[in-house]
Amino acid sequence: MKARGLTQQNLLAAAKTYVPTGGRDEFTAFASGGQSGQIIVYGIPSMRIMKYIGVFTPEPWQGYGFDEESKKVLRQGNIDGKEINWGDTHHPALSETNGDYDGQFLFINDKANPRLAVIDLRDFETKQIVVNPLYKSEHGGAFVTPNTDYVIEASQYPAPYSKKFVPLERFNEEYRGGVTYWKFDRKSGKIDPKQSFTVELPPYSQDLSDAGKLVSDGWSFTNSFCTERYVGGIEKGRPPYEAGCSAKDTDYLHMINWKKAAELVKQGKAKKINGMDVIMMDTAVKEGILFLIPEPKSPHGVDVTPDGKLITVAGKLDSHVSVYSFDKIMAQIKAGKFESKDPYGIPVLSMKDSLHTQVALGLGPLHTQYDSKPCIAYTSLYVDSQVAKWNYCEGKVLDKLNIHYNIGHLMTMEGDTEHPKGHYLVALNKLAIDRFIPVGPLHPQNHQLIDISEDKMQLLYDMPLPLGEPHYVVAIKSTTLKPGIRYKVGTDSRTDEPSKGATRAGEERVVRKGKSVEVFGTEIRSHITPETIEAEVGDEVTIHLTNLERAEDETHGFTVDTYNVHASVEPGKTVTVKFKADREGVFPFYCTEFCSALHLEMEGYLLVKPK
Ligand code: CUK
Ligand code: CUA
Repeated sequence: MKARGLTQQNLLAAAKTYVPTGGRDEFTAFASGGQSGQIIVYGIPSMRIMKYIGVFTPEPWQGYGFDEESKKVLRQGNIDGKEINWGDTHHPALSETNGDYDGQFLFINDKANPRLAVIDLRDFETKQIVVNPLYKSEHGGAFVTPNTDYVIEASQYPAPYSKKFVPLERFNEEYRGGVTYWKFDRKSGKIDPKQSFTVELPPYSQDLSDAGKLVSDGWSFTNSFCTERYVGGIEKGRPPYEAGCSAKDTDYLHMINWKKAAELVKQGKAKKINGMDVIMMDTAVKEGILFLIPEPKSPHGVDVTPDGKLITVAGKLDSHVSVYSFDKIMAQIKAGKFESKDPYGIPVLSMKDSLHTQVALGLGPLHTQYDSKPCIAYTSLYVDSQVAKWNYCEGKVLDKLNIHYNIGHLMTMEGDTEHPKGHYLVALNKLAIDRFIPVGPLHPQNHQLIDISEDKMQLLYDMPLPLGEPHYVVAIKSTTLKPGIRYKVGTDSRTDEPSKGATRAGEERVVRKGKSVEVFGTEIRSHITPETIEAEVGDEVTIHLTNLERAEDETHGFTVDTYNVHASVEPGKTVTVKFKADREGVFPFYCTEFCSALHLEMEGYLLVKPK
């Protein structure tokens, strides 16, 4: 302690986060990779990074975007034929069974390009990307319903559903928001766009969402900002957006009965737009599935309590968190009691009659998560750079902790499920300023681990996160995850089907047909078969490789000099790389994983002859 200048408190914190060599972390966290478009997996409490998962951006370590199977997934994210090679990932969501994490699937949204991705937690690989055909941006995904029947995705900046030019003068009439309910089929592990639907919404900027649970199951909640429907234009002499979007005192919490909405779609009450079923606003109002409730200005999170009875909303421009009562809301709906209608005819309920309580927490409240102890919540205070611990049943503040700096989301262990696990909280901070070794003007962001097991919160650890802004992270008990060790030999891991390129030992071959050279190869310590591949300039070369290993973690890699291909071939997997032999020459290929003492000898040549 003396030699390193540590305090007793430092040592206790270290003891709480230390995981001895070979030890396992109690929780596994999945963090949004922000502008990297990826997901980062780390352990809690050690905060050791375990993996990056390639989602919207090519990721060479896993061959993601450099082999044919993964390219097919990545290219599902093309928008109207345009190749997009990045994403702005915000909110990961774990699949749930009866309101609790089941460890099977993970979803994440892309705010910049309105997309959702599905990751299978058997192998931590991205299996599907769906593009929202109506939106131009989105921020209200991914959130799941309690049995993962639907993955919720709300739009952000209003835009016309059509792909056509519509002048800003037609903003109120033709620009729209919405909430999309993507149907998830657990058996296939895929979203089924044909069974998915959208509820059309006014051009308010819809924001974060959450699904109801238990008593509030069947409903979903979506925040909004700029319900002024303000359109900026400094160049036209109008005040900027941040002024025009702050004119009113409140925005709207949107409430949608998604269970009833799904039935309306089945009854043919939706309209097909760009191939998607859309319940138009007038239908939603007529059928009584859509309501608005005023909420404090410019909110971020809307978070349903574990018992499903209360809904916490925090508006950045109000120092209070507002706790809405689902019962009080339903009482108004049942009585048909509305305060007013918005310009689109949507009933607006009374805010006062919907509130359970409001608690003054501090400046810039954003997001709330729940504890394993009843009535305890934690809310991030962006402006104050603090976490507030408070009691939402009694409406009182219990403790505050300084964090570093400018906290966005925070997360407790399984804290958005019906059974939060308590123990730790992670604060996701936008700025690190002076917390780490300076690495240039762009600093890493800071995930701070906080012990919440006692009355007073205790800061344990700073983890710099070097892969983009950490918007949100979810953590699951590690033992709930049951990832596989190897694939059935010859599996295309992106479809989980047998690969057409699967090859057994002794059946390796090169098949030539006109301009096509197709290689059925294998990898096993310590050789690639075949070891030479001959082609002519202009040939289309396809190389399938099957890893024949049975041993755990015996991954092989594969690349060919200058052809911009790379495969990561885990035990049992079959991977395909494809390229045009566009120039003559000698091109060594090799295994890119140090897999054995004779790894360097895992090599061969692609020989491209002139025509
Ligand atoms: S947002 Cu980033 S801090 Cu995308 Cu959830 Cu609130
Ligand atoms: Cu296989 Cu190195």
